[in-house]
Amino acid sequence: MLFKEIESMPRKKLEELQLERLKKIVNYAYENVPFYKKTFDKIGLKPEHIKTVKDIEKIPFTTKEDLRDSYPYGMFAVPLKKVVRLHASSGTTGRPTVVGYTKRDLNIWSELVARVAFMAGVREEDVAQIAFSYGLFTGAFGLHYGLEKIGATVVPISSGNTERQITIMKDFGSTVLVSTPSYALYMAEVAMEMGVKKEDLKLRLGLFGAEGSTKEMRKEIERLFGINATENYGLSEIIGPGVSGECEEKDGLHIAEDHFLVEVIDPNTGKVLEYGQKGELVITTLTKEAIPLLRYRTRDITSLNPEPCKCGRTLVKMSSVEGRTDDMLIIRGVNVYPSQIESVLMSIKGIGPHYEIVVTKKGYLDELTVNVELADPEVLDEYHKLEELRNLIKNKLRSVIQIDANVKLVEPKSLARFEGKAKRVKDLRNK
Ligand code: DLL
Repeated sequence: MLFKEIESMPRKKLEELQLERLKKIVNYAYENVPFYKKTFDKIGLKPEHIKTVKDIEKIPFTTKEDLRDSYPYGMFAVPLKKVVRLHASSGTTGRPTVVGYTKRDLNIWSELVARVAFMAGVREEDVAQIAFSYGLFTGAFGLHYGLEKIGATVVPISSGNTERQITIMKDFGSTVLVSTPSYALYMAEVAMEMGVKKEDLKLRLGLFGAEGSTKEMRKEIERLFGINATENYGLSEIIGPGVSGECEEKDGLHIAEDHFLVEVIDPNTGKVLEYGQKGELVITTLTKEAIPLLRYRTRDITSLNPEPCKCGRTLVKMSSVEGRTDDMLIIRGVNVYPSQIESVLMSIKGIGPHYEIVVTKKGYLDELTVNVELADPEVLDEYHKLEELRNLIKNKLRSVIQIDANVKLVEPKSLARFEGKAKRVKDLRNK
């Protein structure tokens, strides 16, 4: 453990620390962010009303819309001269959200990423190739400083130019790959095309994050590269990567609870759920200076596991994010997460890990089409085999998502590949 005292702190002590920090941050947010003063005053809430951790439930949620409405700097608790770095979320819909960091925030951030990377198994001897895009996205810079803090040798190659990635990976002897899972998958394919075998590489560990991936998908990446694939999680609004990550047990992602207070709520009612129940993750930053956020709704669906971990860490674990409340598809009234479809596809032999989900409307009826790449192009010429495979996929999908999907088997390498976060879902119903 990199920070043993914190990571294996007795729960009682950790909760005391959280309460002390919570009181401080609530007061700080109230005094320095007009948005919070207004929110509190509107319901007659005063910072001193927060006397226990449970009292946090008195505080209204903060949402992505609140951040967007205050674009660009409205949620900052410090003057811009104290802010030494800006990042922004991708902003695929509407305005991006801008996040700032003070010097202290940056120090904490790199410490947290170092913690996550160490927990996954990165050591000083490692050569870490960062194939996230450097820029406003928090992924690359976040991992960069965290890995340097451990003392690993960082290769800041950024994303894209995939053949060059593979050449560098081979020539520099990269042992750790940092990327989205979908980019890792693509890289493995390009390596194969270039005739570079896993034995030609020194790669042993993957730090994957920034998007969801099923266990099955990570297993496939492990097989292709011959590595140990680990997962880490975070979001720009809260800090970036470093919020949580897997330890060697790979049975959930330990949350840095000394800096983030987490709750899981029912996304429809806002009710706080028990440990183990699945719902939306809500995070309160306990130490952020530039943008303190109270009860921020992440839209990510997960559950919390407080059981002591075999690794010795006492920090609560969150399960892998199953999906986002805003990428859940409602098809003919049934809730479907793309990850459910991915799990089904990955369990079937003969198809590759590349797929696309398309939702359309025929009259009043929603239609779900799943395009899947065949692993072997020969099958395309054999009608029986093709039909058999298509039916197998259809039936398995029906048993899991409870609706009928059109399944189209397409040629290998005909679907899009991704260098950053994958976009595998096309919902064309409102177009
Ligand atoms: O993706 C931060 C990050 C970078 C995390 C690199 C890990 C590694 P944003 O661009 O703001 O920040 O996107 C945040 O990405 O709310 C999740 O929906 C999703 N996400 C991030 N990590 C995971 C993960 C970065 N391990 C949003 N599993 C989050 C599933 C993830 N989803």
